[in-house]
Amino acid sequence: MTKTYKNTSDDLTLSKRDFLKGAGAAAALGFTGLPLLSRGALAQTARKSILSGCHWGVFYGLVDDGRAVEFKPWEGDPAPSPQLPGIRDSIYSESRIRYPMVRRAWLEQGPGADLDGRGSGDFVRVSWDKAIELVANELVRVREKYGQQAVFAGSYGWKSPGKLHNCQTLLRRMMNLTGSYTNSSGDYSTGAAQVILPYVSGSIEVYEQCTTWKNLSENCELMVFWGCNPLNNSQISWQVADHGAWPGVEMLKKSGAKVLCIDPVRTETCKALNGEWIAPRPHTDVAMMLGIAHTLYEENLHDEDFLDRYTTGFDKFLPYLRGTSDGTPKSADWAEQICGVPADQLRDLARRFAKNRTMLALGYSTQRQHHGEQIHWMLITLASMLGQIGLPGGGYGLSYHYSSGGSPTHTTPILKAIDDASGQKSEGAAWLAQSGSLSIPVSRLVETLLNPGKKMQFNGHEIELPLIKLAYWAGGNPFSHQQDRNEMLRAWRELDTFIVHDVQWTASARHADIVLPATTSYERNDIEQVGDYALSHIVAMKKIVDPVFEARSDFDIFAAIADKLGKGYEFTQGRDEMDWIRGIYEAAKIEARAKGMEMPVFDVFWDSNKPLKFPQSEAAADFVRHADFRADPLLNALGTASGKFELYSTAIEKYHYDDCPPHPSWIEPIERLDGPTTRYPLHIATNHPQMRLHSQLCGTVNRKSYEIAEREPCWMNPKDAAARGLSNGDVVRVFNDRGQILAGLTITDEIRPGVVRINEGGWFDPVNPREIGSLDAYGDVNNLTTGVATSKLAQSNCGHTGMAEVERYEGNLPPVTVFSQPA
Ligand SMILES: Nc1nc2c(c(=O)[nH]1)N[C@H]1C(S)=C(S)[C@@H](COP(=O)(O)OP(=O)(O)OC[C@H]3O[C@@H](n4cnc5c(=O)[nH]c(N)nc54)[C@H](O)[C@@H]3O)O[C@H]1N2
Ligand SMILES: Nc1nc2c(c(=O)[nH]1)N[C@H]1C(S)=C(S)[C@@H](COP(=O)(O)OP(=O)(O)OC[C@H]3O[C@@H](n4cnc5c(=O)[nH]c(N)nc54)[C@H](O)[C@@H]3O)O[C@H]1N2
Ligand SMILES: [Mo]
Repeated sequence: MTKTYKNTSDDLTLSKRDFLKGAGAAAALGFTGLPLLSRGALAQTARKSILSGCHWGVFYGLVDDGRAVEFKPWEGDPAPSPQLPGIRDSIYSESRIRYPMVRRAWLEQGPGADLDGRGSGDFVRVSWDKAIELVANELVRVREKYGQQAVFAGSYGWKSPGKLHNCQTLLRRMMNLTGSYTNSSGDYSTGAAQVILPYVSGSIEVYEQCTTWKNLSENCELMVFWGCNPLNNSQISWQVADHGAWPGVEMLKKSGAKVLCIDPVRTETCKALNGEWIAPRPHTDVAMMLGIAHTLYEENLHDEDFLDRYTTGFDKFLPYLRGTSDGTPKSADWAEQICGVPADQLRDLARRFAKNRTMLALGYSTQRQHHGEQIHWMLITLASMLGQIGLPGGGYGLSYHYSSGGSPTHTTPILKAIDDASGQKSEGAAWLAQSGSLSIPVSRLVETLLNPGKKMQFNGHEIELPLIKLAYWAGGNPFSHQQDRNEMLRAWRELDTFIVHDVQWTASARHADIVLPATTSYERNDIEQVGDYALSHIVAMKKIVDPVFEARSDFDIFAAIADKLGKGYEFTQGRDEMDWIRGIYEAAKIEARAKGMEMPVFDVFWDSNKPLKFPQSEAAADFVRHADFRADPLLNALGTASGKFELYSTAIEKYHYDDCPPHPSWIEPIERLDGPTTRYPLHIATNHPQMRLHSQLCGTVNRKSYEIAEREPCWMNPKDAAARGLSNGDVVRVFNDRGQILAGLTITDEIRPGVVRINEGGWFDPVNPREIGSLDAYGDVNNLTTGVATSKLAQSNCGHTGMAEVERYEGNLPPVTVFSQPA
């Protein structure tokens, strides 16, 4: 928070003329105020400084003699990510995949051979020609023998940004052109919320823009960060991060608004804002919200006019809230028993929420839990009772922590990415695309492998789980992101073949049969937008260095496979990398012109070594979420059946799901801290890491900044440590019925007693890869989490659900081997 945020002139600006009067592109050039092109090409010194972009922001790659020596933040970045050194290192680190590799048993004995041997590191290096041939032949074999659905290409994950080298789109493009496959739907981030919210507010809502930080700083009196930590999580964007949350938080701080953080961890955001920290038992937030809502109702603090005019179903929710339908009033006293926050404090919160202009900012972790559908619904119900939705500085916001939601949206064209050749338009997010012969909920692959033919309920429909024999991943790490690693290992034995493209020897690559080395985005050219919400610039994602070892871009790999299967031209359309990028830019240029803006010609943009900046309107700077709906609920009706917020859903009622009732409800999760059926004493918070993006960069120098005794850290409160006789720096075994990992202990009072924190994304490093249930030497927390789905509605993951015990590890310490080349 000590940084200053200067305006920068280090970007390329548009033509000053707002409206183009038939002028050609060349004429516009004169207005861009560009440096001379010769300067754009940079003086011929030994060190080159090349502008590029990645999930973590815009940066310069400094290159000496063909080697990237440093990634330096772009001057216009208000809060560069501390992860930059690891990003550079991901090109060269010891865990980089160098050559195409095939598991020896698979190569010598064929698909399905020695399935227990996956992960034991016995790979054979093959030529690219051989690798492409093996992949193409295996696709043909599986499709012919088992049908198209037996190929899973729902490959999920955080790949790299860029409108061309989107490896998941490229995978599906190759699959669609050569046949079909089983796809996946939804995502791990907000899988529960994005399915239920269309019933509640008529949009997936979690990825929508929030009321701006500027508007908050002028109007908000009480800012509530509910499991929401912008100063960690907004380091990254799905596109290229803008980091607008940092100046946003600073504005809020200066405004003097009161800040409340409801979280088992005292977060970076809480500390920076001197927030009041309340730490309920994890997974009990719905009960806590009900207790607050009950108080609002009993004390007549709720806004009846708002409820009448802008919502439906409050009358059907009320009997539940008051307990007339089930005999249990959801009072503050009732809530205290569940969430552990004293009833008086809950009543006080209700009064403060009602008295002040209050913004409820909710993160995503609270829905990555068993029955995770309920929380966003309950939050909107609470916000509706407060009646401040659509008012400046009030209501709710669901992405303040993500890609700098609340950072104002600029007026810009939208870059059109290469498509998956399905002929279907995918509006917006790639993971919402629905091509393929069928689609399973993204976190249900393990369940599918173990239960082919099983009928599953999903969002009001029934799907039959297909038989899958081949899984193909590019740009994701399922051996990190999926819960219950040992259940997954069992399921993976149903696969004949697992193919992975990656840049790093992740646990997924180690458990693959065919491993293909992809380029990092720093070894190829691409184009992207800055800020998922801000959309402030278009940036050339320029190649910093040539590919190392034998790495090839996913585009080239899939083009080669498509070619082998007779569809090479269809895949590339005869265009190379720069042709595609130029085409994407030219299309945006036409769209910009329709919006009254003239972008420079492509070569000028590309050679300028600056990101191209777009303007921001005053209205955008002062955007208030749902203000339009509030102003005119008929004209700007929500996308729900009633056009209003639905606090009771007749659509969900018709599904008759026992685990997702038709109004927001407190339902006991399968396990939680001090829960009625819980068998282990400590809740594990599997937060998103400060110095990684999930598992990305775990294999780099960044690890040195956080590892404890070479293991993933486990935070623990001093009380829990004392009760177990543990000391700082101890190597501990964290275990439950599902699995066991080693971790390095950090004792801190910034975590609630009864909760330990082990971030998601630590690399899985089984001591004996042939044995299911083996001790994990490094600390992949998904050995401990549950693989069950949130409910029949969303069938999403419960990455934050898991209880465990922690003890000092007394045995011989197994070495960590996962960060070097496989044996
Ligand atoms: N317990 C628990 N589990 C969780 C979560 C949690 O909170 N708790 N969070 C969940 C969430 S929200 C998410 S989004 C997922 C994240 O899960 P993933 O997105 O699968 O995790 P990443 O580590 O980002 O994996 C991306 C992989 O893509 C590779 N990659 C990057 N660029 C390229 C490229 O250009 N080509 C190729 N071929 N590969 C590339 C990277 O090296 C990396 O191995 O995890 C989920 N899992
Ligand atoms: N640095 C970094 N930033 C990231 C990512 C990353 O890997 N690294 N991943 C990105 C992705 S893909 C996503 S989806 C988002 C994820 O965004 P989130 O899901 O919101 O992030 P988390 O870190 O899992 O959790 C946010 C906060 O919720 C708290 N919390 C956990 N359980 C509970 C609970 O039961 N109740 C309450 N009240 N609070 C709880 C945690 O302590 C944490 O402070 O982050 C994105 N940003
Ligand atoms: Mo995510």
